[in-house]
Amino acid sequence: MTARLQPDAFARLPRAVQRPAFERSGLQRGIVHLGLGAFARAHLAVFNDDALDAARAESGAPWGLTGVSLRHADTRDALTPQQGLYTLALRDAAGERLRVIGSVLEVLVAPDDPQAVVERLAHAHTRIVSLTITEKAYRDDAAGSAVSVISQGLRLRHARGLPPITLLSLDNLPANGRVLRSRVLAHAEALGNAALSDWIATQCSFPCSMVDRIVPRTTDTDRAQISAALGMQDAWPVVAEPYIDWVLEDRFAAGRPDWPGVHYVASHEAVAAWERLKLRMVNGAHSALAYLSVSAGWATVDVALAQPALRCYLDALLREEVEPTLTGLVVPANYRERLLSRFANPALAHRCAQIAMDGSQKVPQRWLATLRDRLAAGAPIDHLALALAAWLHFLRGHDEAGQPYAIDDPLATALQALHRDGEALPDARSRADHFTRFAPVFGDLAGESRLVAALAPALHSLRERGVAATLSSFDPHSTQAHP
Ligand code: CS2
Repeated sequence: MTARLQPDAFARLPRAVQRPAFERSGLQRGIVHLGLGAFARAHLAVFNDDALDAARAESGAPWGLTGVSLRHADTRDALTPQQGLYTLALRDAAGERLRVIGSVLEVLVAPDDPQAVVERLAHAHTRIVSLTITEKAYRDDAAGSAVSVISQGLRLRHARGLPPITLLSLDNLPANGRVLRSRVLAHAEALGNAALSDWIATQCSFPCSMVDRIVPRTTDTDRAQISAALGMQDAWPVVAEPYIDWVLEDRFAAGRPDWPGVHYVASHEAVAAWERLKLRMVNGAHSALAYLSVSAGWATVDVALAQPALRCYLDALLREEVEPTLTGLVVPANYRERLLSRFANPALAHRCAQIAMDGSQKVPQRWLATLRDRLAAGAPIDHLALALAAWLHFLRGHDEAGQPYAIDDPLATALQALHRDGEALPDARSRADHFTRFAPVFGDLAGESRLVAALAPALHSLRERGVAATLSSFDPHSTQAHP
């Protein structure tokens, strides 16, 4: 067993491995990050290292980072023996670049010691509380949830007369800062302390953000390969694509690091245009690809994209049905082409099943907002309807080879019942109509006649002909006839 990644082992790292150039010891913990998964460790902490490097931060500088895990102890248990250090591996067809990230100074586990987390939020040094907790966690305000931990922390800060702070959502939700603000305020209001609610509403800030970087879940193989390349053991590295976009509303109640490369904008409306671009294009295409591929048995995104009919379908979905709905910003040149080549990255092995998780929480902002705009414009929705049909078809819980898989979704039980009841109906049109009445996802689209009309043939085709044959009917180069 080789030695563990440690600050005093930096000298033994291969020369090509970048490492922190700032002084870690004595940094104040100005940022508390809730949900310290791979995603945050592949963007926030990395930009933070860039800022600390550029500032040649020294002992006492304000922007060290405390990570908080809201559920499991695995991140803390892996990172504590490494004093918070871990490796970022940026991978694409050209190879791999390794960098040791140093700005994570400690990891707390909320279920083990909730009070320690509340105390950290209410510490004089804390200036930013950032979050990557995934879409579904914003609906949860039970004890121990992010929303509840934040409102307790803010209550203690307020009671101590400490300065207000910034609450920064980095999740894939439209208007993420505003959603967070309303959830935290609702929770705080229920505490019945009007002065606290007023302080949160008027003094703390909740900027909106958009982050785009593909970060697959780290595997044991990644850990072994990265440790071998380092010549020392890293129990908790992250793997990501080199590409990154980060747009941030520049409204920080207590300052921020000078994160280089971030696109700072003045208003949440300006972020909204970028969010729309990213959620509808990147995430919309991702989810469409994921549901089709899980059914077809294409395990990773790059393998899926190597199927010409799927690539062609995604290209048409984006070009014909998504791009026309993108208003309020000039779509960057070659955005779609670049996106598809990001998906084709052969070095990530990004699993379609990972993207397929939590569909009920993702579908509305990824597809239905686009769909509503298309319906309002009287424009065709066939490609979007196929994506939706692929999700509903995926709910049957086994692929075309008969391999079962789990439906990993907070509404899994209701979704499986939805699918089962749909299967009992006599024809595709009534199935389509039935599905659109699943209110938590479709809301006002229940029974929408154009949606039902587009969904029915797609559902029918996926069930009777399978994914490949269905896609070929969307491929203008295909020799197969339309269904
Ligand atoms: C993906 C995203 O898992 C998913 O649902 O669509 O995590 C995606 O990789 C990122 O948002 C890319 O920025």
